[in-house]
Amino acid sequence: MKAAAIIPAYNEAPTVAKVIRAAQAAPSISEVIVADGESVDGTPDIARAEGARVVSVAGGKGEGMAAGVAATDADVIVFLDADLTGLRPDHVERLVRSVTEDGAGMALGLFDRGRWLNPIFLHLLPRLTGERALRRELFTSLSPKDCRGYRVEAALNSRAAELGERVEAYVLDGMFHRTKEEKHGNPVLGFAKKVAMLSVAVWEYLAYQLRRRVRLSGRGG
Ligand SMILES: Nc1nc2c(ncn2[C@@H]2O[C@H](COP(=O)(O)OP(=O)(O)O)[C@@H](O)[C@H]2O)c(=O)[nH]1
Ligand SMILES: [Mg+2]
Repeated sequence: MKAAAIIPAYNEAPTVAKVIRAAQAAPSISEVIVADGESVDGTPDIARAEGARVVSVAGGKGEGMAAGVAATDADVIVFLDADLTGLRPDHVERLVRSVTEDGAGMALGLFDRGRWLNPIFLHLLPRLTGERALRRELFTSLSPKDCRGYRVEAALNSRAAELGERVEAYVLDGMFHRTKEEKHGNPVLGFAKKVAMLSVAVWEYLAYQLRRRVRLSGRGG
């Protein structure tokens, strides 16, 4: 089974090279694609210099992910954010093998937030991580609307639940990302962007629950 890593990136020059290297060093990965959202900080040049294939696409994160999937014939995709810190090849391998060898429909890799917060993010909160391996059909079963911007992760979780796919989730030890506050150098702007992104994700969750209830009541269930 062929596996590709797809790395959506918008202005991630400080971190993208290390993410690419971790993916390239994972034995299961045969192709690394950076889905660049027309970055202006040299991200695509860095990616090409590291030996990644670059596809450029306007639009948000989900549109980038879709363009990345369209650019490969891999059976299994692992999505990795371009702003990760502490990502290792064995992290990538764990996600991919969970799908290729252990039969999971989707495998999620969560940030390492420390021993008190990890169980909360693993078991109690919606797992909206950007690090996830899945069979390409799960992704291509989404509609273009589901792929808009930051909606895509909640949509993938909903779709997997709808199809009854087994979903595994792991905390990837030592992995985190550059926060929006760090990227924007401005805590207020960074926080505002985070709230905007989370609102989209929460809305997608609620809309899914609502659609499900309407469907169930339509079936008399
Ligand atoms: N192609 C593309 N990637 C994007 C876009 N916006 C964000 N990303 C990438 O998607 C990943 C996750 O975005 P990020 O802003 O870090 O979200 P967060 O980690 O959930 O706070 C990062 O690698 C971003 O560079 C976009 O408009 N286009
Ligand atoms: Mg991030």
